[in-house]
Amino acid sequence: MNKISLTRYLVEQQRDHGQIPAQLRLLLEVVARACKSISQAVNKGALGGVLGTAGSENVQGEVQKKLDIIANEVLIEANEWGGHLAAMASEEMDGIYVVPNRYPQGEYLLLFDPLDGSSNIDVNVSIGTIFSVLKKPEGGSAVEEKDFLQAGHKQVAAGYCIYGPQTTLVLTVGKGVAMFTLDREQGSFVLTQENVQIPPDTQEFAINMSNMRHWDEPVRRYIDECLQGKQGPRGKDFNMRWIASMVADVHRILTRGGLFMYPWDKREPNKAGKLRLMYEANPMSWLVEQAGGAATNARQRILDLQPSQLHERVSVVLGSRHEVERVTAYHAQQ
Ligand code: AHM
Ligand code: MG
Repeated sequence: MNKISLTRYLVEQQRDHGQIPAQLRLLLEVVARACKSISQAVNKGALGGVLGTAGSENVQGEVQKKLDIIANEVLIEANEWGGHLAAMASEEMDGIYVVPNRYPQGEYLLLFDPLDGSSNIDVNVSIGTIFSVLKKPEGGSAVEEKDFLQAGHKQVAAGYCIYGPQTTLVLTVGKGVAMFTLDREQGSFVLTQENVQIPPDTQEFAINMSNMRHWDEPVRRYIDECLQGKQGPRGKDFNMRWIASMVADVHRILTRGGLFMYPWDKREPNKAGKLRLMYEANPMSWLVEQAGGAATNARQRILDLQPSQLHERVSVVLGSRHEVERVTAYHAQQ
């Protein structure tokens, strides 16, 4: 088989398809390189002394794991000097990180969740890095936090890297979704699937059922109907999966379909949801849409939401199109 590396794929996207400019190609290569280092750290686990908590909290009041911090540093160090970025933002940093003056500034903005699924780090379950790329708005001199507050449909690239039995980078630049598996002997990501498609129908859902008593009525209705199986209104049996790493749940959905929900619930009614819009929901929603699926906040398309804060939270319903439409319709009837 003639293997296509990520580098070659990106060069061809740039040269033959005019899909990405050179600076964006460089950016994506650098992100992929950073993911390779994170993958190595994840693989070492206890041998590398990277497990456990770091003894600090992030801006959202969550306890940081050592790997959260390591992954954040790897991404910043890899990306700050290449001249392709103006600034970065991360789940693990309060404000934005502007590229220091000693380096040239580029035209892109990079957002990431350096290590998604933190609760799975110490238990050897798949985790990942999620990233979203925006263009710095034209005009204006110094880059500011408000430059990041762009709706998801403005993303120019998005993806994640999952650290599981295989390390796989999943990417969109707006022309479908491609998957690249890390070949450890060669040290490069190799194209293993193109034109990823999510089937519109599914019999599998993913939600943290322990929150059931806090759910809103339309979510209860949807899950209750699934649980009734063949005898219920859906007339078919459903299966359930919940990995508690969004990357792993989304990866399954991109591979075989399914519905993923982390809806608003009554535990903390003032929070729109648990997941973050700009570096979790937006990149995942774009990937899912690019693969023929759908993503809403139970009422509206996620990619159309105008963010008002960097660390804004959002309710998430994504995956197989017909199921997302059903959940969204149940909310509209409420
Ligand atoms: P994190 O970014 O701090 O790891 O949190 C996000 C994760 C998602 O990956 C996952 O879908 C969800 O939190 C799991 O939450 P819960 O533990 O409530 O089931
Ligand atoms: Mg996360």
